[in-house]
Amino acid sequence: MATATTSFEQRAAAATNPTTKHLFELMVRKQTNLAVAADVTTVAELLHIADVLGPHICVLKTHVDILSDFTTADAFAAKLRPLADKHGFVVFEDRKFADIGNTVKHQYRDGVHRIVEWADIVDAHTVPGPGIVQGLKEVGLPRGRGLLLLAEMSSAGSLATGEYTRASIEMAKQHKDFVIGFIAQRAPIPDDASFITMTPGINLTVSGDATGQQYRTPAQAVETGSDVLIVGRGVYTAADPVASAIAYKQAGWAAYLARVQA
Ligand code: BMP
Repeated sequence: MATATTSFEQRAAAATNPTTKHLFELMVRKQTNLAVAADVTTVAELLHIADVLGPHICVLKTHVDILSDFTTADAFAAKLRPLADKHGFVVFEDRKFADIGNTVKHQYRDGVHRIVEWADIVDAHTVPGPGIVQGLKEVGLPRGRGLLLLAEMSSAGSLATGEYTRASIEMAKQHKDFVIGFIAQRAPIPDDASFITMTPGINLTVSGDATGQQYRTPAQAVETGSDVLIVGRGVYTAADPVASAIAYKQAGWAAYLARVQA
């Protein structure tokens, strides 16, 4: 199956991980491949973004550890999950786990954040080796959750290149039941449409920031195999975030249609 021409409908039908299936289905229904990176520092701001941008996104990406007023996982889940159900989006906690399997199990399940309770998707660096996937899988797979591996990063000078990226791909292939895809700049396995490629570093107007972020446009990312486009400041710092989200959604979806119809 070739990612470049296989539609999200076909990929939903073929999906075995429930989170993958749900995500592809809602992308088709809502005609959006936009993920918003809600990098705000209060719960109220995050919930506001989730509610007003919810109709336009397929993924809400969080960094729960930057929320200054986070209280309990139960309180957080009680507010966020109904919005995910109401608007139809999946919650991706961009936790970037990076420790040994035994430690990440606790970081995923325990602590104040209890991420597995409310996040459909999490991600992990592959630097510790396959034990990190095994640990996260023990916690997440029984709950139907999914894991993305960081195969590449958008930032200048990233060390996740070449052999590191290739080894990350192999790790994903060994755990296809739980690893649903990659954070990458281009589809790491272009001929396997069962993996989702999510791409950060997307902006329509600027090419980077002061700390090494590098941006491409939605069309450029989709051309290189990206399925889900992650946009942060391009949306939430815009004068009109809803209008901006719609612009990114339309650009991303048009690029997707051009790819599958090519
Ligand atoms: P922005 O569009 O404002 O630059 O935000 C990008 C988001 O994607 C941030 O939440 C960042 O943590 C995340 N991200 C990234 O920028 N590059 C990567 O390679 C991986 C990421 O998760």
